[in-house]
Amino acid sequence: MAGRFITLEGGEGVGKTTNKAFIEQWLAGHDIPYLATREPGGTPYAEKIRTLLLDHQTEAVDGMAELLLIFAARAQHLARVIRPALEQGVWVLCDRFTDATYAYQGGGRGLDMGQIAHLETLVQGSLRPDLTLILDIEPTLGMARANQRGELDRFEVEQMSFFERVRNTYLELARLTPARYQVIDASQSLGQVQQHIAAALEPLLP
Ligand code: Z5A
Repeated sequence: MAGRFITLEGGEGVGKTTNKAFIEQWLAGHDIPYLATREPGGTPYAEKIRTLLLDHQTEAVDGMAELLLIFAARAQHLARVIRPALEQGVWVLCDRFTDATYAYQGGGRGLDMGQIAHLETLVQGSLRPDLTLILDIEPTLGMARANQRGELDRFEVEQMSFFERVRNTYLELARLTPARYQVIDASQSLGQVQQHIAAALEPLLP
């Protein structure tokens, strides 16, 4: 049986890293073989592209150049890690995937959603996550949490209006295809957030 593909999404500081660890425990507790990974990145080659994307640059980065790099990293990640795992029945838990591209490059940067959809089909074919958990939080609260970690990357230095557009795009994606998404209020206590996550995962169990 093919593995299930779960993605974790949301704006800055929503708690993806924290809750990814919880989901890993949940999967292990149910004896499910899984692989935890992230985007951009997930392979040595794609992690190099991640560094290029997140590091501050001395020249302005063109939005289309950024978009193509993200999909280049994704193509490598899919070919080397995600597809082989799913084909072997291993579940894949991915910290961000193509919904982040719609939210950040489409919503945040204002790139054409149709072009993103075109690249999505080109790179992924029909592959889409089985479940996408969107951790949703007011951007000011998320940034306050993210700021506690220190140095900010090339995305985290954007204006608050950018993060508002990112958030609105995620919510719109969930509204358009409700069967695939679970939007979870990430301003709740960690315990409450994790209760909702566990409830969203249960229906995936064989
Ligand atoms: N990007 C893109 O533009 N396009 C794409 O297609 C893709 C990505 C795939 C890197 O992502 C960047 O890549 C990202 C978008 C872009 N932009 N940025 N920046 P990333 O996922 O690596 O980076 P991130 O979004 O900044 O995630 P993060 O830094 O790892 O934050 P997080 O994982 O969501 O949060 P956290 O570290 O788990 O939690 C933050 C703090 O809050 C921490 O102290 C926790 O203990 C605390 N926390 C968490 N939950 C709670 C609750 N419920 N209550 C109280 N405190 C909490």
